[in-house]
Amino acid sequence: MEKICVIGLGYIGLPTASMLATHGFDVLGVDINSDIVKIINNGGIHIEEPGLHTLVQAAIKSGKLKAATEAKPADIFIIAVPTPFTKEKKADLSYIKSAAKNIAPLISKGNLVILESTSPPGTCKDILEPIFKSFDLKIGKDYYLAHCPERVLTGYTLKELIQNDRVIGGIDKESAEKAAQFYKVFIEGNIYLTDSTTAEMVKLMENTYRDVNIALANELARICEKLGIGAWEVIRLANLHPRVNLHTPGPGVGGHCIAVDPWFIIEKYPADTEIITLSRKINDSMPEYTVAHIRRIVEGIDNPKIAILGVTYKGNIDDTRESPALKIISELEKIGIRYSIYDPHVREFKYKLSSLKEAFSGADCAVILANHDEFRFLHPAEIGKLMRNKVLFDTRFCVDHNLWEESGFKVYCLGVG
Ligand code: SAJ
Repeated sequence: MEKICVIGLGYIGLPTASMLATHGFDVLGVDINSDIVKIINNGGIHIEEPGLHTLVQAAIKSGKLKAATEAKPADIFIIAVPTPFTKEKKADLSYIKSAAKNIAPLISKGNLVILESTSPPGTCKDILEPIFKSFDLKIGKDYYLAHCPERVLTGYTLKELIQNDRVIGGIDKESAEKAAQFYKVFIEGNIYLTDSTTAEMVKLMENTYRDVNIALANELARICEKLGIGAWEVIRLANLHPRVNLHTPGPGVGGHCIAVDPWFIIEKYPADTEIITLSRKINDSMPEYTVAHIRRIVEGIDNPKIAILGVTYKGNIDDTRESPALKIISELEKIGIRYSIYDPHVREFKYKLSSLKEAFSGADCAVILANHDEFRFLHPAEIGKLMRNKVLFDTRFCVDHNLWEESGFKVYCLGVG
């Protein structure tokens, strides 16, 4: 079995490294954060993902997975580091570049380098290949290079890691074929070969497709509110058509992918990305739109208090990166509306977290921002007793509004007029 070195032990790198280890590969997981390395070597995890803890424990126990802060020689190097964006909405490729520079001196003849991180089009060809070239490494002669973008959905990572189809873009044909041979060992989905720039663009367009469609749904929500109808009902009925797949509105698009990746295309082709840019603008305006709703709901109440339910970027995960809740809370602070936060999935957050009871105590409006399953099982009759005013604002259409109304709540829902 080949030796694998996975650079980056985050939401993609750690599940990938531990899954490879449990498939019999010798895996070294590398992360610059020594605390993370320590946690993993002790069989622990630093992120929440269903099934991951058991998998990491099994991988560490078998001796097939080890974590370290420095890379070591291997047959295959997988780069799974973050590609955040700067304040100017430009891709920050510093992690990819430093990963490449760290592994370059370790590469020996026939090694394969795979970039899994989502990257702007041309990253393999224009950034990685030149870096390796500066270390005297020649494609085909000394090493192979391919882009195989990760496509897993947080919350379903372990299942999707194995079952999803994969697109593999080689810097040349041989690189694509070498990478395909490797993925075939553990992937049950289909594998499609192409060139590296196409693979980069495929990944970006998958997320951009979603962003544009979410923007359309958010636009629909605004229209329905004015029309006095429910966007959710329009979506449900329109989606019965075999060729329609309207997405859902919400308080904003968060996460490290959909709110970020479209910018990697816009950055390169600003004049040709009108729909993509407008969609970003619409989705980015949703937190402000949500706050405007909250303001209207609590208008006239003396020193109102909001109970915020869920601060992750979507339901049933612990990830708060780029979450619309961050913008909403910062806006509430600016306009001086009191708030408390309850999130059963989040342990650490930029703002103070409260217990369920604390969050609802004396509140004038409960605002659901993330559709965690737990919120469907809340008891509005009990919760109502803690509140000063029994009002619910559901931005995700995720609880039984009749039940809340029966308990005396006035219910508002985003997208419903
Ligand atoms: N959202 C809506 N309405 C929708 C769908 C999503 O408002 O109809 C919001 C969510 O609430 C969330 C954000 O969009 O704030 C993104 O959520 P998501 O579930 O659509 O996507 P991510 O960011 O968790 O994962 C995406 C996935 N890409 C696609 O489905 C095309 C995943 O497969 C990728 O691997 C991941 O990006 C990535 O890493 O790029």
